Amino acid sequence: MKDNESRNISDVESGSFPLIGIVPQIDTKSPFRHIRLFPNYLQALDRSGAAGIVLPFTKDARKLRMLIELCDGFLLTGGQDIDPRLYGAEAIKDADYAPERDAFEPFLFPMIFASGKPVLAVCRGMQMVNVLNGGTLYGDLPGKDSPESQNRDFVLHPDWEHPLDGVHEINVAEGTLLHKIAGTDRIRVNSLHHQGVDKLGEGLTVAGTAPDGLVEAFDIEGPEFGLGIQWHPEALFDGDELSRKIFAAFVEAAGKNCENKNE
Ligand SMILES: [Mn+2]
Repeated sequence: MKDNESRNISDVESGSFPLIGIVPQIDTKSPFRHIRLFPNYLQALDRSGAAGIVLPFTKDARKLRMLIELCDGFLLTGGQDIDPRLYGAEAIKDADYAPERDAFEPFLFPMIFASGKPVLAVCRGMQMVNVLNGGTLYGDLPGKDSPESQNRDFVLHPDWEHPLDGVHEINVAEGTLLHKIAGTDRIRVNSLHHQGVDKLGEGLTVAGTAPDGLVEAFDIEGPEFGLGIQWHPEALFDGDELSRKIFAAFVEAAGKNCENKNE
């Protein structure tokens, strides 16, 4: 047997790669309340050199602490709108909220942040970080048939018809983590969100704004790597260099934990 064929399990373990804990998404349309996950989150992590595992819905802090200890970074996923009652506003009639996530994430996220490990917060994930830091959201951003859409400076944020297109620009603030990753002042992104940051939470620094002034990205104070983004780099991964750079930077930061763990 050649040397490289005689690897045992401890060799495999020492050939380390970052393990990323992914916040589960839920299918609110399913009568069984299926956990669902857009596969491109897993694929983007896989192709960036990490492995993603989906965290379980549980209120057992011991289990979550053990899993958080095991993981090297955390991906806070997108999904349904956040129930505005979480930030002191009124729920919108007939909205599709995900009560499982609205209950679980305020329990889970502080535990994740207490670990100090890298966090990439996408769309709903970013909005929840804002809410849990004392911020508020616009609960119902105007759509394409709204009266606001007639304004000259209108930006359509819930642009479901163009999920894979760079539909609006973002001004990237110098000195931020996002600027360091992007290496430029202007980027173009997709826009699949129906809520957005209104009042900014504590410990967050605006890193990107849309032409209408809406916050599209922030740096999160605390973790070694903390980035919240309102758009979906996992969906754009194949055709967009910036998306690959974001995942590469996140996985690289998580990899530093991983190296430490194996020393
Ligand atoms: Mn947008």
